[in-house]
Amino acid sequence: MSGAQSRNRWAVPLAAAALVGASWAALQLASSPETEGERASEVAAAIELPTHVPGLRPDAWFLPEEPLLGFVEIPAGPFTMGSDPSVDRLAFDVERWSATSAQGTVDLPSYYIGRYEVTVAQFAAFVRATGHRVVDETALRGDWRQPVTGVAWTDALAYARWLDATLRSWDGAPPELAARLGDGWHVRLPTEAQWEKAARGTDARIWPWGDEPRRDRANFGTRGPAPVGSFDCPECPYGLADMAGNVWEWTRSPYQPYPFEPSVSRVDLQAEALWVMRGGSFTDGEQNVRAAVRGGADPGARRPFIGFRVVISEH
Ligand SMILES: [Ca+2]
Repeated sequence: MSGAQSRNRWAVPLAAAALVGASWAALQLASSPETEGERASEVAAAIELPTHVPGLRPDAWFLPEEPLLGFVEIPAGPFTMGSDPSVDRLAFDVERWSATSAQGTVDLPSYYIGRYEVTVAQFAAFVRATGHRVVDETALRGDWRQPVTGVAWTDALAYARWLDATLRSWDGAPPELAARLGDGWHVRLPTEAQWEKAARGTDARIWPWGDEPRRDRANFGTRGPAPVGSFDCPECPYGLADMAGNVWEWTRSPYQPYPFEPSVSRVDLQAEALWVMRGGSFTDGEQNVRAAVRGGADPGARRPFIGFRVVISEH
């Protein structure tokens, strides 16, 4: 790991590098449409929903039992994005803002982000409701409270669109969220700027809890994912859990050089574009769970250490 950034300006963190070879096209060839439909039905029928998971509600699509269903508002305002290697000795070159500046300032309008990574229970509720094709069945195995893994970027997008439609049609949606959705906001994957501000707050800290690595604040360097929220982090901004570690989290930002440009859309990209994932995972060391780390992965990659969380935002 230590020499990764010196070999190639576009070197990606170790866990991400292994993903680049995954072929989206190959995954598209998995089975015929008829077989896919049968398979989706079988998988959905086989899902046994938990009778009770603390903090999760079957009547709210397994969102956390909180007033805003686990969404936390991130106030509007600027934050410092990227890394200054004179301050953060573990910084990768891809975290540098520009030729003349190590870090940049990004001013974001307010948005909401999930306190937790999307869980196995939440993803199972989505599959059960929609018959979404589950390519990697490990996504639905394991502890219901753990973050869903084995999901491609496209699976994460499908989940976000389903939750968006479901919240819009639900009479019980919290008024604050219903009002935002009514104003044209949507459930989406976060941009990498939205993700990074939520992870490090506005004081440019290196990890969500501060400037020194702490093994008691996040799940990294371990053997597997933990139930979401297992690690208390009173110092973490906005009360969010597992922004560092547990599982990498898909974003809707393409993996491109800084400075961050929020207006870049998919139509601008080449077919082989990678998408940014953030936060590192249980498989990583302290370097890859820093708030500014940027991993790049093929959108078809399904791995046991990649999951996601969602935002509600206007843009
Ligand atoms: Ca995470």
